[in-house]
Amino acid sequence: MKIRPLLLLFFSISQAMQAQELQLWYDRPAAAWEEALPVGNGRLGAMIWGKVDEELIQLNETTLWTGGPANLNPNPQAASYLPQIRKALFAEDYAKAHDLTKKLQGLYTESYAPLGDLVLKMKSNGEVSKYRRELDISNALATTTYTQNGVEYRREIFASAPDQIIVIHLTASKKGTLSFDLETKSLIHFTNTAESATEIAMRGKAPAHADPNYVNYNAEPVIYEDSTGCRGMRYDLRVKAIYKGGEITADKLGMHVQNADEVTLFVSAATSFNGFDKCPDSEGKDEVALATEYLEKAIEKPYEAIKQAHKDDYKRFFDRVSLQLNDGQGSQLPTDQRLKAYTTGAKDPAFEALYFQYGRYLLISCSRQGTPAANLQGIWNDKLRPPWSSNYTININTQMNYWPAEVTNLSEMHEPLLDFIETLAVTGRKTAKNFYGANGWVAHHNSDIWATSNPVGDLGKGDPQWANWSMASAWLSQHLYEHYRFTRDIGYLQKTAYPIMKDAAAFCLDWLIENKDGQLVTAPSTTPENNFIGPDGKPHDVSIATPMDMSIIWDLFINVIEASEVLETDDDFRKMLIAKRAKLFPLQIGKKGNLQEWYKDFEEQDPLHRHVSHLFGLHPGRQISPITTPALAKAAEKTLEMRGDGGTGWSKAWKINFWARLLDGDHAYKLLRELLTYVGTSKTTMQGGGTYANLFCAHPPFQIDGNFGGIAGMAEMLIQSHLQDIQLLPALPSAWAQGTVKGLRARGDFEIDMAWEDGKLSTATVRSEAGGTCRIRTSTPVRVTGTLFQREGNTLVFETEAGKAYRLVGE
Ligand code: FUC
Repeated sequence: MKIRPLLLLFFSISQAMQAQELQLWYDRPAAAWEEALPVGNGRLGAMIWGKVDEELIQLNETTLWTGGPANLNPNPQAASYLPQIRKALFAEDYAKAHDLTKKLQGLYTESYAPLGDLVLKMKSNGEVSKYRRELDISNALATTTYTQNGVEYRREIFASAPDQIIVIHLTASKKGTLSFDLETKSLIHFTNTAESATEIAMRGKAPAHADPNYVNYNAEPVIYEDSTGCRGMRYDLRVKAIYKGGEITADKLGMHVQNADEVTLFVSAATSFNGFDKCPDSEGKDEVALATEYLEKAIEKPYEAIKQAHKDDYKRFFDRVSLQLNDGQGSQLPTDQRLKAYTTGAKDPAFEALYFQYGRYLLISCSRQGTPAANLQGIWNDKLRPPWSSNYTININTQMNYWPAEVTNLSEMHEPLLDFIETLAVTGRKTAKNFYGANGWVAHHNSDIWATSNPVGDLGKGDPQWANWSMASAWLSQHLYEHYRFTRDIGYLQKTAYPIMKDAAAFCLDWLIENKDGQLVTAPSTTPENNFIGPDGKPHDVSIATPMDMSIIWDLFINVIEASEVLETDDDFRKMLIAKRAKLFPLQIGKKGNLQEWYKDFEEQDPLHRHVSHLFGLHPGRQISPITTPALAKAAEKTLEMRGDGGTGWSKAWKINFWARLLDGDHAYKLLRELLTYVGTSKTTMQGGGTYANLFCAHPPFQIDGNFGGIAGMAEMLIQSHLQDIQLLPALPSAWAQGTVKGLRARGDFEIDMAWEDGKLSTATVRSEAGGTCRIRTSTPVRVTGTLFQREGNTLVFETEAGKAYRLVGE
């Protein structure tokens, strides 16, 4: 076919526009870490500052943690306290229950550690013009360009998953003008060596232990000596240069580049991590051999080839989804200024779409098959004692990281969490036995690469309001079942998910006890991380059957019941679970019309608390919905009104999801706008979440959960499928009157494209991957073309064939 020149021009303009819309860009270098730009391949991460004279590239390797395998029985007396705690709770002696619950604590988790810094000390001086640094998220490529002394300098940086390497490609418009010293350093003890004239290495061993940043009672919070002979992970970082023109030498101070035309730096790293239950030193992998192997393979390939392989690999995930809101035209300002303008009220739907796609970019960059799950900061951390150890906080934060995975068509990126849950179930079985004498598996508020599953708190120094929350195995099991619901991978359900879910239920069955009315309750029970005002007028944290506990158990039981039906197995167990579920202490509506946070209608100590744990049943659960349980949904709405729209980054993100589930798109949108509030790097308070200049979510400090929770909320505004039906545009805000989205996923293994005008669905395509009945619910009338369908109220019901697409049109 002959393409007319005018059409070609149109294509290239629209392609250029689209590319522009998928960029973060700045007209000055980063002045702080939260302004630097992240790249990652799931295992290696880099934060790029884009500085002219002294470029700083801060590096991470996702398995580099302090410590070693967890001590699975640090508190052998724990179980003996359980009867006394329960007695105190039924006697409403909450102070005593609090003190006794502390006796159920084990040790703190270890910390995620930074790998090191690459510093490029450039030797050219002179005034700089035409400066620009950008992150092209459609290609996962960071570029810094500037002109100095009439020479145009360009640095391209990416983290390749196929080649397991970070590549830094430096060019100049004039031959012989690239001269710089490259240095490596780390916050962890290290030694530097020159391996050859063009290769340097940095080696070290992570601390045997690091206290969480909020523990300040130990004289030595970071310990390198290891009395166990098992703790402290080795790492190896190496950089090799391939160059044209000039000369390169290396010594233990670094690498020295003189008058080169072009330099490509291949950055490779590995650790001795060999699994959660292996001593990282004595039983560790050969990190030098690993890092060397990645490097040797990569340098064989020409730069353009390695870059193309990286792009192809990345795009097969990223390109699955596109989103355009309104006319798609966005502000042309640099991203930090654009965020500031948005904060003060600018309308910029293209910026919201960019934020959505940036979240997908971050998930692809920090969570790849075979890597550890994304932690509190994904994989990007520059501190030896990062906030909350940059660990897995599993009373909301880790789960939130993965809320967008399935719906935004990144199911493979969910797998690191699913793998992590498998390992946590191994330690969790020991913890259930050792701490409670219970069957099944349990995990608590925190975990780490060692799959720590005990209640943290350093044997009684932690606060039970967070340390002793015991519902993580039940909550995390939801992810296993959701993966099945989206993919309908029955082999996965049978072999992997169901046994772990069933074992989480086994723990809950042992953990539940009867109250005097014969209802099943949990005790001790907390609701992260709020306190109630008890009958004595004082704040308390430990009580009985918090709605969060009961909702999570309800969710787990229904998932196990459904899964056993799908698998046609365990009839008796299923019947027993159905009977037990009916006896669970029910959700209560309080005197203010809200959903209660405790089993009694206590006042909250902090009515505006950032956690909204008692609404688990609304989201991510499916117990509460305006469609199926309108009275509970109304109470949930009242709870949200009373809690207010404030909160940390992730708290606001969760509230977007809540309001979307309440089908209130405008309220969800209000919170999205608030999440996209510019936050400067000096703000470190616990409240007032927002977004940094690099579009990382600010708790503050930086926590990546808010990015992921925020875009999961955007997806919930466009599509929901947690109930029986797939709801199209269930919570569309008036600000998104027109738009198109392609490639979102719905439970049942469907992929959906939609276009809408004036807030009404105009067309949609439903691609059925696995066949079966499709139920589509819309708020405005639509019909299916070319296929028989039935109407059940607002729902269209039609049969699908695997691999076929169905077209819906608005009426
Ligand atoms: C929970 C939250 C905090 C923070 C921390 C990592 O404890 O209450 O806000 O997100 O996790």
